Amino acid sequence: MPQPLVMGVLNVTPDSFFDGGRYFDREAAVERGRVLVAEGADIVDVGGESSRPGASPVEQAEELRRVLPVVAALAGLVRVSIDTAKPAVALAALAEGATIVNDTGGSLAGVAASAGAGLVLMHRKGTAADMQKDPRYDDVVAEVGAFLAAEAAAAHASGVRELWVDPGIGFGKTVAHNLALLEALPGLVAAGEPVLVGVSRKSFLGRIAAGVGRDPLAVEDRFEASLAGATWAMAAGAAIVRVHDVAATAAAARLVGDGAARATVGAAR
Ligand code: HH2
Repeated sequence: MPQPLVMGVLNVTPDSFFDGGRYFDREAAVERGRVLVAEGADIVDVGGESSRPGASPVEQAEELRRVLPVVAALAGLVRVSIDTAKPAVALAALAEGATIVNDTGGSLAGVAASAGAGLVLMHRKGTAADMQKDPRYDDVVAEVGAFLAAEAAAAHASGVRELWVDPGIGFGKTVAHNLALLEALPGLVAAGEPVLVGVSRKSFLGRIAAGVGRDPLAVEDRFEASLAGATWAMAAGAAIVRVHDVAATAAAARLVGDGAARATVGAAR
């Protein structure tokens, strides 16, 4: 399979669930972006508003203030995506050099189309305030698949040419829903649109990887499970994995994909 791409997470926020506060300072954020590139990120995903359950909404002017200088500084180094739910933030970031809209709110296909940008179309159920309060589906795999197929068709019809669909792991889903969606990835891949998956450091990993009867792993202790989850997604055919831990994931991508790293194997002893 073609080598999956690694999207490195860069949250310019005080409150993201893993890297919140670490890169809130502009210089620290740009430096982190450079590190992600050095570690092998193909794309850096810049976000200025946490989408974790219970996160406080961020005013548009503040979100712009957070992300635009960082996007501008990194756009010459690497492909940059803008992780937002706001049309004005997406548009301004595209003007600063971002080339992908990571649409976590589900309304930005028109923006991406008008700018000739790529689009990540993510499934979510509910808002940050309510999405983890007893999410229910009759058949999560069928419902998420149907949603993504319909939204992808609409996005193509509105002129989006470069598109990825994302089952939105953790966005209005229980542990069982997330696992069902991961198990069903080959089917989603077979549906034809390139797939992006983001499991990195998410709480369901901490619940499962801890083992039966143990307390869930804290977010700092979810590296191994995150790498396993990303590797699982890549082996199932994901085109992009969105991760905090880029160096290890890039190594895994070279193992899973049939790209240049594997092509050199014939010459290696
Ligand atoms: N997950 C998060 C944010 N953006 N975008 C896509 N396409 N898919 C995802 O799974 C996804 C996403 C949540 O992770 P993170 O950015 O680390 O945290 P926070 O939302 O707290 O900033």
